Formats: sequence, C-alpha cells, structure tokens
Amino acid sequence: MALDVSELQTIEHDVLVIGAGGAGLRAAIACSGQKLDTGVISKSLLGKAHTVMAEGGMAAAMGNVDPRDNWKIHFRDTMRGGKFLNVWRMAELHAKQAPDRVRELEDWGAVFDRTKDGLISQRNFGGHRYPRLAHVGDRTGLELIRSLQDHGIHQGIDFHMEVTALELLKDGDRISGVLAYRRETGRFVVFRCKAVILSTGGGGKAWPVTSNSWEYTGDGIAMAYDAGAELMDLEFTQFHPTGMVWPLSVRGILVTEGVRGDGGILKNNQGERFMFNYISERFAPETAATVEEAHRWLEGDKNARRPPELLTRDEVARAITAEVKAGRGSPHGGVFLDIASRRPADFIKRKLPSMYHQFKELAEVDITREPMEVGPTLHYFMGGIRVDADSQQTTVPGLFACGECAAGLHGANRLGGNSLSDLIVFGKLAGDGAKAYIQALPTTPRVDGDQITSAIRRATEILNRAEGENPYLLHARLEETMARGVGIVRTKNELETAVAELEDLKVRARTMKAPGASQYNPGWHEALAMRSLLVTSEAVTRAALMREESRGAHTRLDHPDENPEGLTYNVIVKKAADGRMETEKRRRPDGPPHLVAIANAKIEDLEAGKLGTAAPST
Ligand code: MEZ
Repeated sequence: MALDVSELQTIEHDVLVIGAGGAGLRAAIACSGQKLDTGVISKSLLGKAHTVMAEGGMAAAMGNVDPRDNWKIHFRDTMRGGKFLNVWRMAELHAKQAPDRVRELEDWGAVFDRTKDGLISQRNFGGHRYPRLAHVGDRTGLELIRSLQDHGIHQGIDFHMEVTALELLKDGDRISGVLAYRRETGRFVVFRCKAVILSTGGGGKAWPVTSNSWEYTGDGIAMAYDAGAELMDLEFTQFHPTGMVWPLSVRGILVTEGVRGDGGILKNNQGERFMFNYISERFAPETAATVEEAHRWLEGDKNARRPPELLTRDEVARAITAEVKAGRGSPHGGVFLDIASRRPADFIKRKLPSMYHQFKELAEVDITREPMEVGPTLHYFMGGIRVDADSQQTTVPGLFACGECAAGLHGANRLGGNSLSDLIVFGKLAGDGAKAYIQALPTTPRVDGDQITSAIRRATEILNRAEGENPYLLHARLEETMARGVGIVRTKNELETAVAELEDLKVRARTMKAPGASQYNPGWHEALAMRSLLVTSEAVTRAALMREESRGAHTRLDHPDENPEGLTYNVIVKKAADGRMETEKRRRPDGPPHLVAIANAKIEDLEAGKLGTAAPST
C-alpha cells in the first residue's frame, strides 16, 4: 500500500536541535535568543542526559582559587592532555570563552559552591595545572542541565520529549528536516526546518561496561554519516578510570574524578599507592615524585607538585588495567580508591554527597570509613562529527554538531571537566552558526516525500517481516565484540577480528525482527538503535585499525609508542558512493605559530604573562 506522507504529523521550526543535554540546550538558547523558532527533540525525558555524569565540575580558567591560572595555561593543559592532536582553534576558543559561559550560567540561576571570599569555588582535576573546575558538590552536570532547562523553557523553546530522530532529510545538498518517531505511540513525525543541530552525545552503549545510559547509541554520529558528513578521530574512546565495579548490576556507573581531585588515592591489593610507578616522561616534571611531596600538595603547599592520581585519564586507566592484570586488583576486579583516610567525614559528605549516597545505597559501602572498589568504564567519545571550529557546521550545509558528538576539541584524550565547558562554549557557537547560516539562506529547503517514504519503510520492515534476528541478542554480541577487540588496549589482530565480527553483525542486522506493533515497543526501539550502534562501532574500529601508534586514549600493544607521523593526520571516516565505510588519513593543518608557542611554553612564562597578555580576545 502506498504511503501518504501528507497524512503524517508535520512540525515546522527554523532550527531543530536533536538532543537535550547541555550542548543541545545551550545551542537552543542561542537560537531562540536570536528570534529563531527553535525546537528540541529528546529521545528521553527532559533532564536525563549524559551531561549529569560530568559530576565533578566544568573547567574554566577563572583563577578564583589560584590567581596564577589564565586561559593560556588552560589551553596548554588541554593540548598536552589531548597529546597535541586537538583542533588548535577549538582549544583556543574553549579556553578563552569558558569563564564567560560559566558566569552566564550563574546569572541564569546555577548555584555553585563558593570560596571563603564568596567566589565560585574551583577544584583540582586530572591534567589541570590549577584548581579549575567550577562545581556544585559532585552534581555539577545536573545543576548545569537544571539551569539551562529553566532558562530555555522561559525563553519559549519548544520541547518534544520521547521523540527519536531516525533520518536527516535533505533538499539537494542542504538539510531540510528530520524524520522522527514518538516512542510512546510509534507514530512518525516530520520536522521541517532550515538547520539541524546535532547534540546527541556518543555511542557508549556498544560496550558492556559504560557510564552511558540507554540513550547513548551514537544516533547523531550515524545520521550525520548517512547524510554525507565526515567523521573524525573516532579511534579515541575515553575509559574513565573510576567506575563502580561492584555490585554487578551497577558496574560502570561513574565515580567522579572529584574524589581524586579532593585528595582520594588509588591503592592495589598490597596496599601500595601504585600510581607513583606509572608517571610518564611527559608529565614527570609536574608530578610529585614521592608520597611526602603529594602529601604536602594536599596540605596546600603551592611548591609541591600534583599527586600522580591526577595524571590524565588515559594514563590512570591504563595503570589500573595493568595492576589488575598483574594480579594486584581488588576482589571484584578493580583497585581501591580511598578518601576516608585523607579527609574527614563531614568534608566528604559536603563535597561528594552523591558518591556518599551512591556507595551507601548501591554497594553498602560507607566511603567516609572504607575504600571504594573502582575500575575503568567507557565514558566518552573524543571523536565524532567533523565541524568547523567557529561555526560548528559539519561538511553538510545546514547541519551543525556540538558537544560529545562533535570532534576536535579534545584530540586524543579529554581532560575531565572540559566536557561541561565544551557543551556551553560550543553549544552557543553552534546556535550562532545556525543563525548566520539561516540568514544567508536564499530559499527555504523543501522536504522530499520519497525520502520520507523510504525512511519509514526501512524502520517498519523490522516490524513487518515474519521472523528474523533478535535485536537484544545482536546488541549483546556487539558488546562482546567491542569489549574483546576495541578496549583500553588494542592490537591489529584483535581489531581485524572485531571488523569481521561487525561485518557479520551488519548482515544479521538487516533482518532484525521486533514482534508486535509500533506502540510501546521496546524491541523495535532496540532494533532501530542497533543501526546507529553498528555504524558508530564500525567507525571506531576501522579508525583504530588505521592509527598505528599509541596516543592518548588509543593504545596499540603492537605499536606501543607515539609516532611523530601520528601528529600529522586525523583519521577521517565517511560513506563512499557505493555505501561502504571509507577511512582516510587526512593531513592536519599546522598549528598557528602563536598557539604553538603557548602550547610549548614554560608554565612560569605563561604565569608571568611573557607571551603577551593573558586577557582573552576571540
Ligand atoms: O568531565 C567529566 O567527564 C567529569 C567532570 C566527570 C567526573 O569525573 O566527574
């Protein structure tokens, strides 16, 4: 029977934002604040986003706790943490604009912890030279979402909850809308718009142990890829060093880096503070060499260097993995994280209230008295959709991306706390970029009925075939493949096996079957999400195979060192004309000399303003 697309519900906006985490909300506020009719669709209920998993804070060089901090030192830390693969301009924009974005949040009602002088308080985090993370206890992401939601709703943004985007619609090369469906009723909805902003996060649900919740299936990355956009840096997947390992039902849930930032230490089953054995050459000059020095740092001695627990996440996650592999792990396959012996109970309850409750309720552990058991958990994609640094436009006209689904800011490894500041800096820039694009559009793009019909057929054939593959079983198989072949450490053989398994899963996924009708059908939702998970996982795996070196979060046991050639390219993934996935090493532009000088400068010179004034100017 022919489909009559004119019967479908059609909703018009100037801009449609897909995803209601911090980046999407900030982008929507930028659009509606500039008089664009703005809609936001969210797969889940408003307020439920991976943003809330950034618990410990947002990084911004405000210098409230240590006045030596400035944007140049934040920029330098970000580049060093990203192993210099970051997009220079994005790291510059981020470091310069983050403080204003944080202050603006405060104006919109965010209630930050304060210093004794009444300023926004800032805490230490891995890879950040100074206390830099503006925070609200260990619930910073939640407060960010709450403040943005409140502001956005009052600004008149239209929210469409429990609506999942399926495909991007195009008029020629340009974006013209989105086909989506309502999860509750299964009904399709056509959104007509002049620009789309993707802010859909990463695809952590391809791994069995992850801090990501069910929504994070790489939808935006897969939709952009299908629409012809280029992807970049997907080989860099971040394993946060500290997730819960026990009980099994909550394995992977995040244990904020704020625990280590506030003094927590890591120990193996011999009681040894093992991180001192894993200080790499790059970070040795700024890391405490002895327990005594680390102790002096905790006591506030400004001449003492930072403890090795505050090395970057890639380094700490690898160290924990090595300890467990060497048989020095905790009973449930992690290591011990101890704050109880370092800080008084009232401090822990005040600064880390969620951690206190999380362990008390889920693991029956009182963290003010006992150590926690923790281990790495897949937390974040550094790579994603390739965007222009200033406008956040992808390689498809009218398609913008910001936040975790966009690539560039973090290079090979993200510093903790740089994600919340990423969301608010680049969310705003994406909104501004969409406004400029729409202003220059000669005509309103048209939506194409045939494209909608074939997208609906692709979605409904999962319901309509008599029998086929079970999407839940395919998802479980995908998780096994990614855990075995594309984990913290990788080899050519394992990656090749993973590619072969993914090819097999792709074939099987073509005949997925979800029994029942389209209303309230979780099996159907799962099958639709599997399509995105497979595209994203394949892109990660193929990119990881192509990068034959170890850099940041990408560790190849068969290529254990950084290779200078690795700095000269990014791995780009795109869809070839015949539908195959294509990977390419694309030459990176050289860094602008003024930024290269800052990234390589001595800290003392930056503190003393020797490389020019540290005042930000865009
Ligand atoms: O940026 C993050 O991922 C973050 C702040 C996480 C955390 O440990 O709290």
